[in-house]
Amino acid sequence: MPVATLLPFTATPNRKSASPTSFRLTEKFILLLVFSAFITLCFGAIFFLPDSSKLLSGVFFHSSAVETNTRTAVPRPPDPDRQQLAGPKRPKDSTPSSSPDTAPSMMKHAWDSYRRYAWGSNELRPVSKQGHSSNLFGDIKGATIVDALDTLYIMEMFEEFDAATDWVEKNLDFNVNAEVSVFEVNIRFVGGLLSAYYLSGKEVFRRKAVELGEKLLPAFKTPTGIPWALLNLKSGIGRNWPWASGGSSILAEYGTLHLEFMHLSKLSGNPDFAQKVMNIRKVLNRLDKPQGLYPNYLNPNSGQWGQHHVSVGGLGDSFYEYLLKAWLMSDKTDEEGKKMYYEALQAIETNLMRKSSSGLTYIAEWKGGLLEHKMGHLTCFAGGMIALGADGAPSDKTGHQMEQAAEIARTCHESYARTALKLGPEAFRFDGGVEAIATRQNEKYFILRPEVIETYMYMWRFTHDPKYREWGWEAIQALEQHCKVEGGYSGIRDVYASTPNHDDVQQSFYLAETLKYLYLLFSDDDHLPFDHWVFNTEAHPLPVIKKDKTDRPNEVE
Ligand code: DMJ
Repeated sequence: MPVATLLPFTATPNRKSASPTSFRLTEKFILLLVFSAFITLCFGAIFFLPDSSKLLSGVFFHSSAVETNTRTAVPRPPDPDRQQLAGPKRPKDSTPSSSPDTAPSMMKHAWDSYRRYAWGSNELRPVSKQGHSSNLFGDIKGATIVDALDTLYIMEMFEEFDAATDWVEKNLDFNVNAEVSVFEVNIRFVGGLLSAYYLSGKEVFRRKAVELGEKLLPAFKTPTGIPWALLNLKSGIGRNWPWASGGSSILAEYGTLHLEFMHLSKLSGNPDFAQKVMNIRKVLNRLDKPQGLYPNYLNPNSGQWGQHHVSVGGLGDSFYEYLLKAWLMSDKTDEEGKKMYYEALQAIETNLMRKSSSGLTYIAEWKGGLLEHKMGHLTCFAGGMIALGADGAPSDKTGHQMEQAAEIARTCHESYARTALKLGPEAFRFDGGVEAIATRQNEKYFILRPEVIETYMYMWRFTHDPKYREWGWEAIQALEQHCKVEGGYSGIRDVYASTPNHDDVQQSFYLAETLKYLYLLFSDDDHLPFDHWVFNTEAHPLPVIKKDKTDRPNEVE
């Protein structure tokens, strides 16, 4: 090859020039100038244009780990902030509460207030600064303590965790002559104790969980084995809510025992727990389902459906969640749970999921074939559930389900964004010319519920789209501005009023769920990874029961 072709800046023989040497130098200079201008422009674009960090990460970080972890049709941008995980991009002048410790500092305020004003009561009244008792737990005390145990542990608030453990050892007493909600006691107390055991390895939590589980077993003494909603823990006599259609048990109640009861059998060696919940499946699988849907009401004596009302919100919600999670928690061996979940989801999509005229996806309620175009705050958990299940769906449905999950998250965010206080109402409607807005006074309240933040957390983990952290950050700001009071955090009676009217209750699920999901939203993905842990419906993490593993308590990962 001739040297000239390798040295393009040298003069070619036929170049016309008075002074070949000076011409070569000028040409080199100009080319160099053009080249360096080009390089400067490229780097300028990378560093200074909006979203430049994404571009940079796209150029430099093609990590296969990031890609294989992505299970969605929505491409997950490599995240330049992953090492910091301090939270959403925030203006420089934001308040000190915008540090990575935001959720723990909120937890500290909620916990310290409870400890100071309501220690041992079920919940706190943060405005009047006293204890609050809910009849859901009969005379059992300390719901906030048990519900908060794992959150304290996960946030590394160990002094507080030790105080809570001490209270459980000395004071938690199930020998009460009172009627409790089997569902509420299971998800909060049994679930809370199981998580505390698996996280800390402390025997007292295992013992108390099994003791309480045994006290709940008489609820299953019905002709079908479908448990009663209410149970007197001393007499073992059960009954159903007087308002439930035809004396029925409620789908979201009897259908939300499975995860805890499977663990109770594993930890106690007593197969009864598992048998009871597997029998519920048998009863359900024998029944015809209208349009493939599960009505909210089922009579435990006759084994027949009550009214044909269907909801993915109140009365139905966590039944669907537990079908999916039973499969995940079984290390994907529970094929029956898997089949029931994906078939139910298909029926929900066909019969209940709709799009508003401006394009917001929502899940309506179904009453004997007629749709009520209303979506509850409770229903907003479905975005997270659908995202969690998308990977296990037939491969041609995974992308579609991720899109549905993202759409539901967007709708639920809109329900917050369209209020004065930027906190979502209990239920919002898509009729009478409104979209994602509560129209009835008795649906305008916010009681510190977690479902919308829960969905942001799942969506963040699966997509790493920064908008989910931004939305979580909006919720934090609203909670701090409108719900925080000197004595804790309070619910609000009307989220459309410009100033908050507090309901004076700090719900135990605020500490168990809302603050935990906020914390996880801003944590690394390997903190309580989904392939090792499944969250019960009260956000208590339970370990996946690995096919080949021993029964040792788990480490927090
Ligand atoms: C929690 O107790 C549980 O999430 C339950 O499944 C329904 N909702 C409340 C909180 O909103």
